[in-house]
Amino acid sequence: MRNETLRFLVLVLFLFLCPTLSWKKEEFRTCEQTPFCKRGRSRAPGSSSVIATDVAISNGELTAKLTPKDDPQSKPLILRLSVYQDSILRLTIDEDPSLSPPKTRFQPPDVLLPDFPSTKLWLPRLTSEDHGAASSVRLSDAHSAVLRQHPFELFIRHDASSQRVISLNSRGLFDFEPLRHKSDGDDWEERFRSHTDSRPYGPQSISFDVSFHAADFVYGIPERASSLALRPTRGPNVDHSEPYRLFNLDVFEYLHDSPFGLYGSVPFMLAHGKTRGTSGFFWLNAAEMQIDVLAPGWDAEYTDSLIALPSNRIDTFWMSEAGVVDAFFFVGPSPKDVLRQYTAVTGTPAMPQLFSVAYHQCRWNYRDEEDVEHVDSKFDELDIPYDVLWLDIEHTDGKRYFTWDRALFPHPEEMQRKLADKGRKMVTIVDPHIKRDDGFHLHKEASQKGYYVKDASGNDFDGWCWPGSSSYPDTLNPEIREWWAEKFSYKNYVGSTPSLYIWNDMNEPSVFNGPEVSMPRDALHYGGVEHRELHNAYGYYFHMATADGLLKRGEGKDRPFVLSRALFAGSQRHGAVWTGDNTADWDHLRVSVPMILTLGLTGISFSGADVGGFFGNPEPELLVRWYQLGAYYPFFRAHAHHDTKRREPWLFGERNTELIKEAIHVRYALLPYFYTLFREANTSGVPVVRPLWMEFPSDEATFSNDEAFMVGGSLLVQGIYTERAKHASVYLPGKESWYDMRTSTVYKGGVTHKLDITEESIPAFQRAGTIIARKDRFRRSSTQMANDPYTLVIALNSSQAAEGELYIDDGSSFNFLQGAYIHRRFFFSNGKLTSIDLTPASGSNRRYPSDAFIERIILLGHPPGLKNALIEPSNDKVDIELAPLWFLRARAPAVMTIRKPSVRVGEDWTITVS
Ligand code: NBV
Repeated sequence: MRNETLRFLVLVLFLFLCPTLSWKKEEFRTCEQTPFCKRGRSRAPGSSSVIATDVAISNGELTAKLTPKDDPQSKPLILRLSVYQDSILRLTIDEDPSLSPPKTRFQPPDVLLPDFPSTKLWLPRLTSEDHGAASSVRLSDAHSAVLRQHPFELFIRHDASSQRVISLNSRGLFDFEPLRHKSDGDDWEERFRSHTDSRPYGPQSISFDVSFHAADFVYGIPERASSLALRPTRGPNVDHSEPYRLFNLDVFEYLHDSPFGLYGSVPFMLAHGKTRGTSGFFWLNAAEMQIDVLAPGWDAEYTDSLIALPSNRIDTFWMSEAGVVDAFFFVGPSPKDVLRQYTAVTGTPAMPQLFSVAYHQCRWNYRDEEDVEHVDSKFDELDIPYDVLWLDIEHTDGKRYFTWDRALFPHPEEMQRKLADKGRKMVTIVDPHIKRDDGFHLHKEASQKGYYVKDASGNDFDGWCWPGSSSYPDTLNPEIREWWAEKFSYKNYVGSTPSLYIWNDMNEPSVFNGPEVSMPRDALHYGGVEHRELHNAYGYYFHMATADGLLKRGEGKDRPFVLSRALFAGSQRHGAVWTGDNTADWDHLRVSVPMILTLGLTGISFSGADVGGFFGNPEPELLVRWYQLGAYYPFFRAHAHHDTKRREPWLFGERNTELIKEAIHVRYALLPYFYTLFREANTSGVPVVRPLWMEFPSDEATFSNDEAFMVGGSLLVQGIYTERAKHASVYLPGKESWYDMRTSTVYKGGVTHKLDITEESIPAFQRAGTIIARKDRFRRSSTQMANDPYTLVIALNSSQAAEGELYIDDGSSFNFLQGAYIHRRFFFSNGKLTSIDLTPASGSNRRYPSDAFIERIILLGHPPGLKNALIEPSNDKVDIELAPLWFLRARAPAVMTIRKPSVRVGEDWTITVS
């Protein structure tokens, strides 16, 4: 038996026999074991001796040369500074191509939005500052970018106040290791455990410091399981000794509180402070990155040699193994401004199909067609809606993706058709590891065409994964992406139908026998790119190619749905993501919130955590609490490891089934609201779920709160993260009140409330001054609710006013891009509710026709005594009565309700109450 086979078998045995194993720390490198990180961290502030010379404007950009002060003869680096619409500043630093470096350093293609370059503004001139020691360019009416020359430093300044916003190299840590030609005697090999990295170009890392001024906290840089506000990793009184790592890895049983990087990487950090607001910094680089957040006083012993800076700043230190500097600075100043600016660069989230916003039922594995049928019919029997049933790796013929185990799934088309008849979909898994089996057409074709990633000696890279010996398509290459996309056509993917969608797992990529369970860094991609340079974006390109495949399959008419585990900046354009293999315990339930919030802050709005926890068996109470919280995740899917006990909603006794059903019902009722938020994310980049400080940016009490979150601007949700909780402290921000969504009880804003908790729900509140749309009739799936009437819930504020929006389209096609949608603003003041059309007057050549009407309008917070409502233009009068807040809930309180106003959702009307 080959060595690797043995290793693989041992590993598999390990995985299956010891499901309670915990994170294997020693499998993964620490900073100390990672030479570029160790070197970077050992440098003293002020040690960078780089100066900027030859500053000029050329082609509308600022250019300069960077050289070490003490070695002016060395090859200079080329710096470029450019300005884009919406005050976006871009900085690139690379080796000078005219001085023939050993190779071109890698810049990830197809991550920047194709339109972004065209938003570049032409810099007309340079202003000399500080007696010629610095040059500046205007970024906007309010801000300038200043380049200091000796030593090199770049900062953005708010001109009116002369305050800095963000700066680079203020602490003098900039370092850039140029590529070298190997000469005899150079030993650049790096070893980790049994793996050797040949590093043919020697050390090539880049590092620098970035300071955020007037900042109270920094956030972002997913993916990891840790707090929302990033804790310092270095400096006085810091117990974390590891930097935050960005390196996409398949981490078995990850810990619930660790700076360690998980499956995805977004090198984007936001800073927020009470006085100035929000700013952001994004480094487009796909190599391993390590980032230190430095505690105040971290540089105390060096301060003599440094420029004095105001103290209310947060210093951070960024190190990357390879690539170039391609950095973007965002000045905000509001949190939503930063999201708009960042997504102008990397794209806003794709508009999902409505079904994918509903509830998903998954497990590793639904065994066979009979199992699928049984699960499906149980949902119907119990009146629990669900939209998607998922099949994991065991549905394939020997882990050959795009195939079916025909003994277990003899009639895949029929199975999908049966689900589709109820408006339901199916998702199957397609991983990137392709079984090296000459009888497998996909492998045969990929190897013949040379479409696999190569190892350091130029042969197809061969690693171990689920199917055994496997190779990986090189989806960095656009031609290979096209080829991959073709595999999803109905002709190629035998057994697939239009209601089948896709799940990409293991795309970090996960390689069981590779270094840190991934691909060797010296493996080779298209164009001679080393895997180390692109590692963090491998899964991104794979996800992209898969989404392209679904797009092609539907002839560009059907919005794709692809769930991916690995992610990178821009993944929001290709589909949804989830937080991987969590564990069925209360800590993982809790950490799912900061994980999802952080992904949203970095543009990736459509995310969720496995409801119930992937590893282990949740106690019924935990499972119920997870459903209650998961009903508010943007992506709502239950999933479980195949060694766990079955845990479909009906397996824990009648009471728990009722509670789970109710949680799912809440999600279905709120689908119109969620869908409106997905459209908002699609147009503005603002995520569906948001940290409280995104809605209340000057309320300091919210800055590090990651137990509660906002769903859009109108709902606040607080998870319950402990067993048998009887009470919870919930902080409700702002000056206005909040209405308990379940009981309509009013709570004051700006106060922490100690609330009694029951098993029935987790605390959730509607903000006074908002209107949300619900659908209160439950059917089998969201598709079957398409023409159902709406309920409007008006939560009045202290001025007896409220407003809210509703977006509706066909839920599946791209016709909305041609204006085929309904977008209304509902506005209530002075006793009158008005529905206003928000679709632009021009350009909406297509309308979305909807006969749907509003069947109920609930008024919360109005003084009693209202009798009737006058509807115009129809001039009808209807009664105002007391009716239950929730129809499907026993014991729902009676609230003031306008019954059957019978106005159409897409038309202009007013309703005056008296
Ligand atoms: O495909 C099997 C699982 C999947 O269920 C899970 O969601 C992924 O995150 N997959 C990982 C591989 C095995 C994990 C132990």
